[in-house]
Amino acid sequence: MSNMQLLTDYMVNLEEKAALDEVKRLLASGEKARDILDALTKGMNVIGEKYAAGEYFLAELVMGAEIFKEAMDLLEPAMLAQGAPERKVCGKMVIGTVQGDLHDIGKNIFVALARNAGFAVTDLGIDVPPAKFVEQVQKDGADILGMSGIMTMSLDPMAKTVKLLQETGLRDKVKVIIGGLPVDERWRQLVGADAASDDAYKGLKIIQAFMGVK
Ligand code: B12
Repeated sequence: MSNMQLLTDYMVNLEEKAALDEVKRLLASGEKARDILDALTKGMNVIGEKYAAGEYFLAELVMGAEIFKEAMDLLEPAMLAQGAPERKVCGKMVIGTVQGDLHDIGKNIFVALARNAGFAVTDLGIDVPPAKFVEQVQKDGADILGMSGIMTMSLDPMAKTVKLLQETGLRDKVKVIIGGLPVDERWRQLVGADAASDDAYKGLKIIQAFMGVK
């Protein structure tokens, strides 16, 4: 079995220490950060598929996202040092958890999946006011705005943000996806978003469709 396949398997099996040690070992032995990233990406994709198929649960998805994030922390400096070209960006997304809401575990999973799939993501973090979302969408020339909300009261700031996008003439320039525990089709209509999902993996498929990829 190749070293890269071993790394993919560690990732799929959520063997955190083994996966991170393998990333370090591969870097030290001169492997390209890009190839290592591809092996991790393969693993993360399998985790996503297992989750969608009901073989893995939320805990595994969270764990996978965490390992991926830690591995990226190791890889990013190496990519810069090796002068590796940026992966082809398939879309620009601004995302955050809406004002008043401090939950970010689900958002972070979605961000990890999106970055893993080649999206350039500006993550504004938690408790993000409508004006901040709109300002960043404008600044980045974003294709997609993602808003996460895990609490019932998150509906209101989501709707306010979309209203502000309309008022500033940006609504037609950006696709809006909302997500989180209570988010459903009813929320989508009330907020005026283009898509809604309570599942990060389904959310990824939606934004890929927005950009016309896979
Ligand atoms: C962990 C947690 C916390 C942690 C948050 C830590 C963190 N860094 O996020 C802490 C302890 C800080 C916390 C605090 C509070 N919490 Co809390 N918390 C939870 C809990 C137990 C789990 C949430 C979670 O992370 N789930 C796991 C993630 C992976 O799931 P998820 O968020 O739904 O995300 C998935 C999808 O929704 C989707 N997704 C998420 N975002 C996005 C975005 C997009 C664009 C897309 C496409 C998809 C997507 O992807 C993920 C994977 O599929 C829930 C209960 C529950 N069972 O959900 C309560 C819960 C959300 N909390 C609740 C409350 C009330 C609070 C507090 C007010 C409690 C208090 N009295 O102090 C505070 C303050 C919160 C605030 N102002 O934000 C309530 C909300 C009730 C409501 N209807 O509004 C819940 C439902 C508990 C309950 N039953 O009462 N909480």
